[in-house]
Amino acid sequence: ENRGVWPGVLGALCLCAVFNTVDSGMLFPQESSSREVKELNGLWDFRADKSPNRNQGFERAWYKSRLAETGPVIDMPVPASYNDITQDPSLRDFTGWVWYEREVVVPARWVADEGTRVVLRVGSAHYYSIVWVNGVKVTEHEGGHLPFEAEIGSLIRKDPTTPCRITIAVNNTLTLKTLPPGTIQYMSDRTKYPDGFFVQNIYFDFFNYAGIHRPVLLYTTPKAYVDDITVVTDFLDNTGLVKYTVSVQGATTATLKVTLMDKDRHCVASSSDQSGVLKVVDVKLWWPYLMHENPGYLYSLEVRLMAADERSTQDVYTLPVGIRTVNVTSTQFLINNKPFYFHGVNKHEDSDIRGKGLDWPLIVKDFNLMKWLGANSFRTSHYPYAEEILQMCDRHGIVVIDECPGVGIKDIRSFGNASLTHHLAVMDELVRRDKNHPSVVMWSVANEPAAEMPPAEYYFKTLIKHTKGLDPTRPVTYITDSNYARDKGAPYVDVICVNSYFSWYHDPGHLEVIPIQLNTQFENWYGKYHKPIIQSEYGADAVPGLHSDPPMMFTEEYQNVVLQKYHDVFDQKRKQYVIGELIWNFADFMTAQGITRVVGNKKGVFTRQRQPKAAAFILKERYWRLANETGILPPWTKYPCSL
Ligand code: BDP
Repeated sequence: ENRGVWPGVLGALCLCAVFNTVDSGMLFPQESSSREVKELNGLWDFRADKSPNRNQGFERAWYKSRLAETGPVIDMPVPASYNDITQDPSLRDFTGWVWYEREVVVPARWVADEGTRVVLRVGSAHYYSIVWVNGVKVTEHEGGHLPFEAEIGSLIRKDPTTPCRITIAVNNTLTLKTLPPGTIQYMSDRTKYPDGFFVQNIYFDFFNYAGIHRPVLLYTTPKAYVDDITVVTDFLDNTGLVKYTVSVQGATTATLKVTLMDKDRHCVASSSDQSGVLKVVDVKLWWPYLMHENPGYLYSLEVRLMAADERSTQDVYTLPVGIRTVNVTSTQFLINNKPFYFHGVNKHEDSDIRGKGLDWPLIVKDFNLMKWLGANSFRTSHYPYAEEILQMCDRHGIVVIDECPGVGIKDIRSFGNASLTHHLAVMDELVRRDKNHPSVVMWSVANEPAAEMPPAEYYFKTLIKHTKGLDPTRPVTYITDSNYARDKGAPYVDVICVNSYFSWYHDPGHLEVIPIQLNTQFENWYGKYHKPIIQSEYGADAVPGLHSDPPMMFTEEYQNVVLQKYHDVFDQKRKQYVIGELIWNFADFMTAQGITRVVGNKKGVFTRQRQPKAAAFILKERYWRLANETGILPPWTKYPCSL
């Protein structure tokens, strides 16, 4: 039986849709003298399509009228995952289409002024989205962690008296060709399962939260507008170099004024060319947190566009710019030509009630915890995080390994052409969105794929080459857990990133194996590839409050000892070719239910509510010690500060 919960109508839509084409820019929406932003966060009407084939919404065209007229709706906050909002287990574990709707009052002058572009933007929605405005489809998008948008000006001008009704249908079904992949399995034995019973299988270790996860908003631009900006930075002695390109839409002839300003808004360089190199004398470089006393220094690149043919309207967009370089040698990771050691964390976008929904209090708390810990970096395991988070990283000097949603690529059918094509398109979207963030220093194209399978070589060779083509300025990696001798993709990466769980998934309970096995791991990988290595994951579950001495698995003491034994080996190897260590995980997080998970993964050094376990203090002491040894502490901290 292969019914699937992708309704027939989606198949039809797929034929005519063009997915993930990167033919325009994806600048973060911002207010300026020429642009307005209207946030549509708050309560939306919501209805899950619980019909057996999940297709009733399309059969009855729920987008054509108000959702409340099609049947019962409930309040749903945006942004948030819908899973943990109600008491209904069938919504928590729902697979298929859910429908969101909201009516918006559009400012009259946006409607009246034909020269205003009105753009609807969704920060992200998991996994597949279709968007209608007043019953007319305006866009669809595949992929759960990246933004998409549609120009809706002409639609709202059609009948200025009707309110603007936005309908978004979101389907969280994962198949062998989605990223991440999954499968739908129907259980047809009626002596065991009820009629229509199916499960969504996934091959990754976090809850498949779904819904509208990031802000939805309307923003305006003039008809002639700055569509995209790309900056690449460098420096020579004291002179910073900002190579930039501006792409303009909606004007045949346009005049540009590009101004680079320092923090005090003083102009340090300017130009009127669409692309060029701005020279900054006495440059202030962008430095990571704990590497310099003034980390995260940002200039502002103001782009002012005057279209000759557009009633002299201007468009103004200001991009934050950090001037820094990234280079990799066979043993080092260099930022501004100085060795950088990653002492950081792996995270998840995950918290109580809101699931993967963007939440400012949580974001700011997490940054405060990372700084408290002395972490200088994190990896966006296992998907791209909100742009708002990357902007924080730019400002605070937190270094990021930016990972795409290529997690759980374990089935050989997910190495086929359709999967690869989609994976390449996702990298296009990711690089387009994140290319200008100084905090982003490396792309990760996948986590723990079955890299030993024969098709992996062609797959990763193509994927990594493509990514380097999109961005020649940053190293590219994928995260491996496979045997160094059988890994097919490793020859193509710039940095080897290895996950290992000695004395946890292997030799459980035997802490004494860690020194020898970890040493062997490093020697083997380095011996074969002569590339720098990051321990991209290591750790152990600890149920907070569980204690034992001698240490036993799942206690706080056991987690402590695992960390300490790993650290001893890192301390030997970081003098050679190990360039970083990222703990798994920053905080406990929700997973699917299963016999190895006790209400989620407990490898956090903080609980899901962001309270420290004993391991957080071990890590804190270590990270500040490393910072003291390798970097420059900010003036307000004095090691051992508040240990
Ligand atoms: C690693 C995965 C990560 C898991 C972790 C674990 O990359 O997603 O959560 O194992 O099992 O292999 O805790």
